[in-house]
Amino acid sequence: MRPTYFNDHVQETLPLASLRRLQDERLRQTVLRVTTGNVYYRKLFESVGLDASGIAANFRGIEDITKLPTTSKDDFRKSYPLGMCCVPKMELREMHMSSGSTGSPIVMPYTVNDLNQWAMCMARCYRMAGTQPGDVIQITPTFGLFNGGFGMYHGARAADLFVVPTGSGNTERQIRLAKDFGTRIFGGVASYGIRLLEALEASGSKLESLEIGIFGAETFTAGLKERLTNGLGIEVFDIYGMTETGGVGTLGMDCPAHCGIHVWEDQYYAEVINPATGGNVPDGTIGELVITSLQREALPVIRFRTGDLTSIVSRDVCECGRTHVRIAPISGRTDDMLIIKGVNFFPSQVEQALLEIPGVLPHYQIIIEETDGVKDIRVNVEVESGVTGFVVEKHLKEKLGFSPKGDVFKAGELPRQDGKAQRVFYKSNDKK
Ligand code: DLL
Repeated sequence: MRPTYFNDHVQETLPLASLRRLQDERLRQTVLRVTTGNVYYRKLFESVGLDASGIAANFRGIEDITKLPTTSKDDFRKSYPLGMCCVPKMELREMHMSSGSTGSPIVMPYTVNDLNQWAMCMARCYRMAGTQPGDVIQITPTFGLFNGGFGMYHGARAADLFVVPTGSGNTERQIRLAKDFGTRIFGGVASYGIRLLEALEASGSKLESLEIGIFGAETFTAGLKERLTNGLGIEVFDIYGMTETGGVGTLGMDCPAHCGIHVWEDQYYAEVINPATGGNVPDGTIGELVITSLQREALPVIRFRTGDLTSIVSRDVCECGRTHVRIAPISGRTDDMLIIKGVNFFPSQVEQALLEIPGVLPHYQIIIEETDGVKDIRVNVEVESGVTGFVVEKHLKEKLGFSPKGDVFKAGELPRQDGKAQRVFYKSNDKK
C-alpha cells in the first residue's frame, strides 16, 4: 500500500508519545476556553463540583479527562441557539444544524479557524481515499443546514478537487453529469450509493471514470458496503462525523487497509464508555463513543456522549502508517435499540441478516406495532423474483432469534427518502 496524505502527514503519523503530549496540551487549552469563555459550560462544571476558574490551573490533560462532566444532545437543545458558544457572535462565519426528532434543533457555529479545521479533516479523508488534485468529485448530500454538502465542499476545496456540487436527488442528471465530467469520486449518504447503483442497473449503464465512493451519515453494514463495492466496481470508504463535532469527516474515515475508522486524534479524543454506568470499557468492547474536541473554537465539545455504538479496534500503528486510533464501524445508537418479546437487537442487525439472503434488496422497513402495550415487529423488504417471505422469515429467525412477520415487495415498491433513509417506523393498533 502506498499511502497518500494531506499536507500535514506529519500529524497523521505522529509517534504515539508525541500524539499524547499534543492531546494533553490541546485538552488543557480547550478546558480553559470553555470554562473562561462560556457561562453554560462554567455552570456545567460547577454542577459536578468542579471549580471552573481553578480547574485549568491543575488540569494535567488526558489522564484527568474522566473528571470532566459529560455533555449530550440535551445540552445543545437547552442552550439553543448559541448558549454554548465560546466566542463573540461577531467571530462566527457559518452554522449548521441537525433537527432530530424531538425538541430544539442542534446548532454548530464555526469561526474561520473552525471552518479551516473542518476542511482539513475532510481533506485528510479525501487524500486517505487516494484522491489527487484535479480529480472530479460529485457531492450528493444536500447543501444547506445539513452539514454533509458543505463539509464535503470545504474539504474538496482544501484538497484541490474539481467539485460538481449536485446536491441530492435527480439521479438521472447525476449519472449524466458523472459521464460528462468524468467523475472519479462520489460523496454522499450511504443510502444514496444504493440509489445510484439501482439507477445504473436499471439503465444498463456503467460509470467508467468512477473509482471511489465516500459514504456515511447512517449505519452502514458490511453487507451494504459489499453491495456498493461490487455493484459499482469501486472502493468504498466509511466516513464519519456529526453536527456536534463539526460535521462530516471530523471524526475520520477508514483507510485503504479498511480495518477501522481512523479518528483524527490530534483533533478529537475518543473514549468508549458503558452507556449504563458511564465508566470506560476495555478496548475491543462495544460501548458508547464519547468525544472531546481539541481544536475547535466556537463550540468545543467536552466528553460529548454521541449515542453511537462502537469499540476501539486498535491503537497500534496501522498498515497505512497512521498512528491515530481505529474504531469499529458504527453498529447502532444507544437510542436505537429495540426490545421485542424480550430480545434486544439493533436495526443494523436486521439489515445485516437481510442482506445475507441472496436476492434480497437493500430496502426494508422495520415496523414496530404496539397493541395494548405489547410490541411486535414486522419486517417488510424488497426482493428479486423468486425470494419468498418464508425464506426471509426463516433466515431472520436463525439470525435474530425470533421470527418477525412481514411482507416481501418488488423492487421500487417501498418508499424512498431524500437524505438519510428511515428504516424504523412506529404504529399503534390501539383503538382510541
Ligand atoms: O450525518 C454527518 C455526515 C454527513 C457523515 C455525510 C457522513 C456523511 P448528523 O446529521 O449530525 O451528521 O448525524 C450524525 O449520523 O451520530 C451517527 O449516528 C450517524 N452517522 C454519521 N456517519 C456515520 C457512519 C452527519 N459513517 C449521526 N456510520 C451520527 C454510521 C453514521 N452512522
